Amino acid sequence: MGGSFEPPLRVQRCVEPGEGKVWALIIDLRSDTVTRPTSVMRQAMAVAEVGDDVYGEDPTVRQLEQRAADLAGKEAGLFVPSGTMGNLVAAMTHLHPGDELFAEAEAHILYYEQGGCARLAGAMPHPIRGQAGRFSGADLRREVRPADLHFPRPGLVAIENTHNRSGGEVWTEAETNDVLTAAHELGLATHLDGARLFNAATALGVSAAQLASGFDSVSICLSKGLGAPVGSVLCGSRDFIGRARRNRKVVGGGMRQAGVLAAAGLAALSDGVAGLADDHRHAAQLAEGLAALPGLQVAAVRERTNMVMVDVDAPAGLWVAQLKAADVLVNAVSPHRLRLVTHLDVSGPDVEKTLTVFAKLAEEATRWS
Ligand code: TLP
Repeated sequence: MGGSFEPPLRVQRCVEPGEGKVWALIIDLRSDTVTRPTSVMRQAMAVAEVGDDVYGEDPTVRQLEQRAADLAGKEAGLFVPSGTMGNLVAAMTHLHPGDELFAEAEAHILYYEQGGCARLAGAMPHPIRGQAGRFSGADLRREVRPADLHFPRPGLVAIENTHNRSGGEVWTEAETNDVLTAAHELGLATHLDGARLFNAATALGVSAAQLASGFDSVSICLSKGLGAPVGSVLCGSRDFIGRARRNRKVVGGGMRQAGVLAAAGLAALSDGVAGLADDHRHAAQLAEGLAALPGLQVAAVRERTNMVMVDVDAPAGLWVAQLKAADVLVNAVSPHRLRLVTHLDVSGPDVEKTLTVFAKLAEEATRWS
């Protein structure tokens, strides 16, 4: 490496091989998980002080856990390799096998985690059909059944802010408080999947701690919009985190010299939040430009964060392939819906190029079927 910590360039495709190669930049809008660590992160990783974290001896991990907990307004934190593990460990720690876990029907914890809460935490998933990823205290009260020999014990309600499958919709404090009040009356524990909590905080102009206030636990992803390569921090009371630490170990999440990863996480927490407003602006530009094209319907959101859901007449898979051929990567999230996610590796010119590519394909798409 010759002492240089310059990160590799963004993913590129060679369009003219041989002498004087020509490269095309790939615009990757599949997720905000695709970012590459910045040179500041790489530098921090290279010089991180480390120890064996299973023995509690990694000072950089300790520092990250405390910093994340402070930002979330909780007593303690636990570094986990992924958001999926953060949610799983939270479910394992809050619930006994057979207890019910209430969450919005398309919440990540129910939709995208292979049923891990059921398989590995023994939870009985209880989906609540929400609107734009949100539900109310009254919805929760309607779903929770009284104590009865026949029913599972109601145990935990989880909220996702921002809500992924609804296109990054935000829950306000008033909306979460309504559910939290009902949960407390019903004796349920509460978990916040805050994979993109800083996006919500940025959109609403409040702190992450305000949005996490009243929850027993919150999981924050470092590897989404904040730009770290790996990791999430599960935060809660000291007692909760102590118990969660045991559960992290049983699912194989006890890491050793994890300070090299935590160092990138610390850099993400210091530097990553400021860029989220740009991501939201870029997503809004994409939404506006795409809405003007024929054959595309941009799903409306109350508050734009870093996602755009676009409904297309032709099969979404066909759109994905055609866009890929033009060096624009997006995900299909249902048969006729595309998801575009902005992040720190998406620039203003990338947004413009994406819109140009979409405009060309929108015209061609009328002939695809
Ligand atoms: N979401 C990923 C995919 O898994 C769908 C993405 O590309 O958006 N909670 C929420 C709200 C998430 O969106 C995700 C990841 C997770 C948890 C899990 O995080 P990881 O991928 O770190 O396990």
